[in-house]
Amino acid sequence: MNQAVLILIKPDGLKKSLTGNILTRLSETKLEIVAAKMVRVSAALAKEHYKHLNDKPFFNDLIKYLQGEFHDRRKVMALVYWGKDAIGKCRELAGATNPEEAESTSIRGSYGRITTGGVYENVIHVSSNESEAEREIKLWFAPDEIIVDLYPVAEKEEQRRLKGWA
Ligand code: IDP
Ligand code: MG
Repeated sequence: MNQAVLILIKPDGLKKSLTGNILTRLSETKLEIVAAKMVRVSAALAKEHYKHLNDKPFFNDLIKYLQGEFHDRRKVMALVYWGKDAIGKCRELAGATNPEEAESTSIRGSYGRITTGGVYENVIHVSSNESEAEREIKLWFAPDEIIVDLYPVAEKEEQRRLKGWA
């Protein structure tokens, strides 16, 4: 079944010059890249992205981490991959959330760490299921930034001009 998945190369991945390496690893999946851009992450975007974790003790640090406050890199690279079993393939390459538990050859196992402050700096984000992927892709991208039609777009001319999702 074809799926779309949001990938973020987090600020630690950018700071460690892992972009090329991560894209090479992801290319093993034979999935298609259908969107890509650099994003300066606002607090509002980071909080919305991680809203399912807003009751966790590490939430504030997680927001700062995604915004690049710990890495002097106020940006992330956002991509959408598309193809057969995209979520499963990318999550397997990424490895477990906790980089200490991730398989050592996975991206997180190879390059992630747990900071002394307790944040899992795990290099990339990968959507966890189809509904989260849809929510996240609509949060990070406008319809005309994606080269295939993934989700319905509002018909209204005004909405199109504003690049709004339906
Ligand atoms: P995922 O990124 O593997 O989907 P989530 O549970 O959605 O994992 O958590 C989002 C992010 O929050 C993780 O990638 C990691 O950076 C951070 N995180 C998750 N759980 C913990 C924790 O127990 N301690 C510290 N950071 C965590
Ligand atoms: Mg998640």
